[in-house]
Amino acid sequence: MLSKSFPTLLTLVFALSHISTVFTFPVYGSLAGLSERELDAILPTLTSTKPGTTPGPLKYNGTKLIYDKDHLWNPIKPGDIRGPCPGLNTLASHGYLPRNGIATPAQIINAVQEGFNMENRAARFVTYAAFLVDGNLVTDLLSIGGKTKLTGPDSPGPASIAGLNTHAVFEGDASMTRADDFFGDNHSFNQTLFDQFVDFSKRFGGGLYNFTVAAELRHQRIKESIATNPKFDFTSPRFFTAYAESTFPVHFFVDGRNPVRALSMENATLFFRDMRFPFDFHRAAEPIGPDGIREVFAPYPIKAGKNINGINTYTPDPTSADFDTFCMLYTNFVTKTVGGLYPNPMGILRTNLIINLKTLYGGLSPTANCTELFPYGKL
Ligand code: HEM
Ligand SMILES: *[C@@H]1O[C@H](CO)[C@@H](O)[C@H](O)[C@H]1NC(C)=O
Ligand SMILES: *[C@@H]1O[C@H](CO)[C@@H](O)[C@H](O)[C@H]1NC(C)=O
Ligand SMILES: *[C@@H]1O[C@H](CO)[C@@H](O)[C@H](O)[C@H]1NC(C)=O
Ligand SMILES: *[C@@H]1O[C@H](CO)[C@@H](O)[C@H](O)[C@H]1NC(C)=O
Ligand SMILES: *[C@@H]1O[C@H](CO)[C@@H](O)[C@H](O)[C@H]1NC(C)=O
Ligand SMILES: CC(=O)N[C@H]1CO[C@H](CO)[C@@H](O)[C@@H]1O
Repeated sequence: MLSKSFPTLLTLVFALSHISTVFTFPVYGSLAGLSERELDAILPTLTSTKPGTTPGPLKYNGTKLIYDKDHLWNPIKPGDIRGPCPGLNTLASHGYLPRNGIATPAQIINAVQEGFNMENRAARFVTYAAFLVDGNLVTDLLSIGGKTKLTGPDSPGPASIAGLNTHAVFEGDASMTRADDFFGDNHSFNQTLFDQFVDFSKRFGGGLYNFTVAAELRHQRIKESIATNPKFDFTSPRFFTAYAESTFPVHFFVDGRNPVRALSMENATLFFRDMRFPFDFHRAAEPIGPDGIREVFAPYPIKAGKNINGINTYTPDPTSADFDTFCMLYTNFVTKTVGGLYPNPMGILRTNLIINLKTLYGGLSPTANCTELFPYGKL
């Protein structure tokens, strides 16, 4: 059915008829990068939703039991979506997120706050950054991974429905337990890489993953990508998310009652491989945001950059934001990343872009004092 004649078929189906059983664009499919013709065909089939209100901070923000009787672990069922983020995967497998892996940004923010005590601003920024590039801005839905594959020239390609698996806009290279996109599967748990995570935790953390291990392993994964991945890209936003994610296992996977901020390998295996809370898991004792990132960065500072001409050609990219130019993270993201994906949005798409970009800006710390951008105007 999804043969080479697919684009013509798609246009025809949507333009002429109600035979939507032939092909339905997934409600969570990203509209990013689609041509106007494709958007014209797809938008009328989607029920548009105004972005919901963005959740505020938790009322009770201390530690509490998270693996409770209302949030039992279920193995994934056929059709359920899981992706590159062990945090979101685990939340979905315990029902803090819809178990099928398709969620609104508000559900994601609620879940990461409730289940892990991620701080409100950080949750907002990360969620909306991911949602803007990988989610469906008309239906207000995002998939936490990928599922179906559609192919065909000029068709809504795999990226449209890859959700958080989509490479290079949010998902990126040099992950701790996932291989680089260049090597094919860029989002599944990779046992070889996890073995290295365990090995580094033994060598540098006495068997536990702490910030010392985080810095060593981050450096190791960057070295590996430089030496083996000709397409290695470590520019913003990946530059930031890579360091942030290196801190997450310490912040969020360690029990909130444990004064030692270090993760055991048994518990790491549960989160990373099995997408499962340890029994009796209690979330972090207070809301945690972008803490510890510089601690992971400082031992091996590197400039944001990429392999420009095959392996071992890592070259700094002065147009990429880094830790010295924090507002550029936001500016780059809005103008280059989002702007590139949505050059000329119209109607509800434009309206929702404006609303969601405002929410994203609200996730920035006021002390950073970044200038708000309005590439699509104001409402
Ligand atoms: C707030 C919404 C969140 C979104 C949208 C999100 C999304 C993602 C994505 C797309 C990746 C893949 C990046 C890559 O490695 O290429 C990732 C990685 C990761 N996420 Fe999340 N995440 C969120 C919150 C969390 C939370 C709360 C935790 C911890 C409880 C977490 C833990 C991690 C870890 C540890 C990785 C790195 C995996 C690795 O390098 O092997 N994330 N996340
Ligand atoms: C946690 O809640 C307490 C009590 O409401 C509040 O004073 C504190 O600011 C909150 N912490 C954060 C980081 O939101
Ligand atoms: C896991 O990652 C390693 C190192 O990047 C890679 O060589 C291997 O092919 C990956 N394995 C799978 C099953 O993807
Ligand atoms: C991590 O653990 C190792 C081994 O116990 C220890 O030497 C190191 O100081 C720890 N690092 C941090 C940041 O706690
Ligand atoms: C594993 O997680 C459980 C539940 O959060 C915790 O009680 C236990 O101390 C952790 N194990 C280790 C060895 O850290
Ligand atoms: C924030 O930036 C604006 C414009 O760049 C500047 O006028 C203002 O003084 C800055 N505020 C703070 C608190 O730094
Ligand atoms: C862009 C993208 O999603 N890249 C790849 C990530 O991994 C999956 C599964 O192997 C591939 O299908 C994608 O092409």
